[in-house]
Amino acid sequence: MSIFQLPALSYAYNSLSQWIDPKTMEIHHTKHHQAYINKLKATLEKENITNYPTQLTDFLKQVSTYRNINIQNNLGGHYNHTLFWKILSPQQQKRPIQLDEAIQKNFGSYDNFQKEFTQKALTQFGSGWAWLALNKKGELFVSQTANQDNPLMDSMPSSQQGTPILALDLWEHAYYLTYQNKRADYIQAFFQVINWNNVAQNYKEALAQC
Ligand code: MN3
Repeated sequence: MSIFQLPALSYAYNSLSQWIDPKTMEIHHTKHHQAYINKLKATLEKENITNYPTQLTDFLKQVSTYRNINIQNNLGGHYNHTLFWKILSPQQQKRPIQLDEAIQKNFGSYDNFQKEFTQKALTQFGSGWAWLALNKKGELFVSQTANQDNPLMDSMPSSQQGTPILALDLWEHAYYLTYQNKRADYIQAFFQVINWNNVAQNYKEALAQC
């Protein structure tokens, strides 16, 4: 399959309305995400780059070798949103036991994790993302990145490199219609719509590669 596919959502735009309004979801998916894909494709064509990896994750791990900010921004935008849609769910979910134990082991408790993640999300200045990711040593960590950067990129400091398993979009386009300037409320409500089964699956797959 081509890497230039907009992934379909497994839920309706109006199904997360306890967290975010349907209009935001629709514009975010069909306009913003699609635009990252279109610009990535256009940049690769313009630069005559044809031998790029066919997996987004492999591409991101060598993104610095292309020395092109448009590739970095739009490849990141495509991957980040693809992950983001996947870790949302209209149904409240319990955390699977293996993931819950890993969170407790790495953060002391789920509440501590939630506090640390919230702090990263609140203090990211301007546009960016908050992450829960797994490093090469098999440890979970939380981080923040600017713009569309993410922990897979080889341009990140090594202490912040890893495989993301949970992501939160902190761009105003993700929340402004519902929350305006109240990013803290957007972050707090996010914890009600996390697809923990898919996060646990991401964790298992990341752990298998350690
Ligand atoms: Mn976005």
